Amino acid sequence: MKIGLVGLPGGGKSTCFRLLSGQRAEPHGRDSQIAVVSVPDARTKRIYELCQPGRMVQPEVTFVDLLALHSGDSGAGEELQLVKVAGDADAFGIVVQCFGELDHRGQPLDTKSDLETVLLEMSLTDLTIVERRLRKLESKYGDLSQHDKWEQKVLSRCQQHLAGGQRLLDEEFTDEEEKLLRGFSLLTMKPLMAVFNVAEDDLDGDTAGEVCQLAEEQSLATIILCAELEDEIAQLPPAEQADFLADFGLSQPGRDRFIRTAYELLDVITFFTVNENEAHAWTISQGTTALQAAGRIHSDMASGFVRAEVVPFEALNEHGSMAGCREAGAVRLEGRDYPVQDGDILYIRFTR
Ligand SMILES: Nc1nc2c(ncn2[C@@H]2O[C@H](COP(=O)(O)OP(=O)(O)O)[C@@H](O)[C@H]2O)c(=O)[nH]1
Ligand SMILES: [Mg+2]
Repeated sequence: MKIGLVGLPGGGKSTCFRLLSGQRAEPHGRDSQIAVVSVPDARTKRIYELCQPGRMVQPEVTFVDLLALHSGDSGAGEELQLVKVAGDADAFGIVVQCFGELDHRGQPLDTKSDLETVLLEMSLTDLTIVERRLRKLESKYGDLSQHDKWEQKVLSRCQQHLAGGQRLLDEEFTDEEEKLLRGFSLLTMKPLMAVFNVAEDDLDGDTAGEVCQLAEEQSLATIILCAELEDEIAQLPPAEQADFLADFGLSQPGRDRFIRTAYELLDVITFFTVNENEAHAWTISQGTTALQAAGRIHSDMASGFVRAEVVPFEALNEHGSMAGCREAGAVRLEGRDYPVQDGDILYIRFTR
């Protein structure tokens, strides 16, 4: 799972990135920073303790601190650079400055307009990509194949939506059309979460009211946090963190809330595998079938798929071992179309 942080300069992207990744190094030059972060799931640890395999593999999320989007003055080249670095992101977090009086240009802060600007810039970036491809197709004049003509039709539709200020995520595409569009790594096809970066004395986000409403109208997931404060707390010794969070009336660390919001946004769940080598947590989309899950583990498991043995985590937790689950009749056999559930421990039976 990969999440790109975007937003106007000075909004707190790098501060959020530091909070999420724990990486303290300052970015050099204008490069994007990437961090792969483990997202410990307590269930993996419990499976590891019960089954005692060699090691434990926790789920990971990749965060990218992206180049700033500049309101109005960014060249197309810079935006396309963004696509190059973040085109394969699963989602974007738009960091919106909600602290202080002035924005990065020294103008009075206008959070709603800032979010609108970022959304617009993402649409315009996609429009640039779509129109460039359309021009290329047009330059073929009479030499257009059936496929080219179909592509032209799909892209013209995208062009219309984007020019009308709509995101492509909100449009209906057939599987085939989606496959075509995926090849262009369009930014507005990805789900978004708005990160309202509030001041330390406004942790409930009173200043974010209006922009929050806009985000909800646009079906964005939202999270309110003070990146700077959360980052300071995250650097404290673990034993002290809970007290500080409680002092500020925060129920959970910002990093955990951020990741949970991202999981909900992407509609992902976690399943597990365990053998003598490792207890492994895997992140998949809700609705993934047993066959697709098998493919995530190993392509051989998908091609030779026979059945999946399924033990819910709760059953293992209760019975204490896989053998215990078997005795208790807690192991189910499921076929290839079984939709994997959050917490399932899967053992794939396959032939080579
Ligand atoms: N008061 C306050 N300042 C913040 C907060 N988050 C970031 N900043 C400050 O805003 C400035 C820009 O933050 P940065 O993360 O570099 O923004 P970026 O340009 O989006 O990467 C820095 O001086 C930060 O210390 C916050 O939650 N509260
Ligand atoms: Mg930065």
